Amino acid sequence: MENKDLKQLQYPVGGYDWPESVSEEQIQEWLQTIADFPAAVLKIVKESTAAQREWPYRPGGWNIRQLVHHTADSHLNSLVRFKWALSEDCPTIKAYDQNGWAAQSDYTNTDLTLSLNFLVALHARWVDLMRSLTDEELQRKYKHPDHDELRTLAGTIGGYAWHCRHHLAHMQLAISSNGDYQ
Ligand code: NI
Repeated sequence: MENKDLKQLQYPVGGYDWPESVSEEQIQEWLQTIADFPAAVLKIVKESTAAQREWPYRPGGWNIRQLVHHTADSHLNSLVRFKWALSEDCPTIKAYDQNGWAAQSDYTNTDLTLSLNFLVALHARWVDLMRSLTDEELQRKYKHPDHDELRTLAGTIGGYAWHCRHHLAHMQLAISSNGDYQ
């Protein structure tokens, strides 16, 4: 597979550019994407077979089962980062090794239904919190240890709306791959 084709599979909705400023309308649109994510994932899981959920979305990529567990873990970390940024003055958040997390046994052994239920509850709480933020709170910042620039919560909401679209597109690619990348 050519590099540009691999990149197209890896970044089906493109990347995320951190915005200079964010409108209220944009925040609402992003929050809707995040709020809709668990139902969209549930639909994909419900409409796929157990065999299809083992199909990677690209050569060497994650399959649907791994993507569900990954988004649950990633968004759990995000909720914690929001809580930190809202309760401490520009905290340095903790990064995590997403491939290391994916290599643990729960990604293979834990019933997918548990992570789906977890995503539903997690997103309900997370979106509830994000929807409640004042303009001032949306401008609160934190430091990601791997990046020099401080990040705002407003821009972070966009980052996670992108993350939802990014991995939903992967799940759709996995189904349409017909298992070609196994
Ligand atoms: Ni991800």
